Amino acid sequence: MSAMFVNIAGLVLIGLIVWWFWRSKPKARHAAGGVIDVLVEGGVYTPARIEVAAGQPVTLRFLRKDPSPCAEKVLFDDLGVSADLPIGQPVVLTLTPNEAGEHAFTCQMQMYRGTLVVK
Ligand SMILES: [Cu+2]
Repeated sequence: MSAMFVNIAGLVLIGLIVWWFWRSKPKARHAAGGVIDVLVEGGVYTPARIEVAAGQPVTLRFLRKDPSPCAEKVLFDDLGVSADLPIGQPVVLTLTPNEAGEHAFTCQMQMYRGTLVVK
């Protein structure tokens, strides 16, 4: 009876550990149908490197906190996509990158720089 209890306790413990690691995974650099939030602040996009799967639509939500005009646009040159980013208002961009490789995204002066990695 007590051996059975130990087994169950062990299983519960393993379950908790697995759950903990699953829960504490870093968020959404890899897109799987979700929305990826990109913060525009302090001269950097956060995250600056976003991995997505080729041929799958990906939704990026840019939130610009930087008031400088430098940050007012985001351009995906390779993909022919751009957007204006008003301060403090999330802007949603949905794209479907078909070609694998690295696609830069930048502000209009290319001071802000990020990479969309398509696999
Ligand atoms: Cu700029």
